[in-house]
Amino acid sequence: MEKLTRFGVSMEPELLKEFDKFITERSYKNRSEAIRDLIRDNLIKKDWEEGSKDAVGTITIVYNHHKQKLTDTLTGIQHEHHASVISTLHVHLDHHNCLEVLVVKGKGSEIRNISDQLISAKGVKHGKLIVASSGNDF
Ligand code: NI
Repeated sequence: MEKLTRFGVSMEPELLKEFDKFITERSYKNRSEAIRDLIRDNLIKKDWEEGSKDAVGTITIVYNHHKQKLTDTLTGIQHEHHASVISTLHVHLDHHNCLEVLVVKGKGSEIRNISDQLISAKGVKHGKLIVASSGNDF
């Protein structure tokens, strides 16, 4: 394990109470681990928004495959960005609906672009992009 540096944090009692409730709900063992994750989460978000660093992520979409041309459109977008789409998982949820999870890798701005195109495609009912660190910076 890396050497850790200790530092003091001051906050209002009410805020600390809410934070302790949060860490219990999220099953954190202690405040330090929760604070580390919150900091990492914010730094990853910042890096990603700047679009300059490599990131990895998942794009989840739910759509009706009976919608005309939608499957072609979604497949076309993925092929256009084949270098960034590492893997896909397709689940036939029911007679009409499909769930697709794409694992993507690349510059933050590129990942965001792919996600925006897929999620905004007409007929996609729900979509969510989750960006994570490529693991090299934290
Ligand atoms: Ni399907």
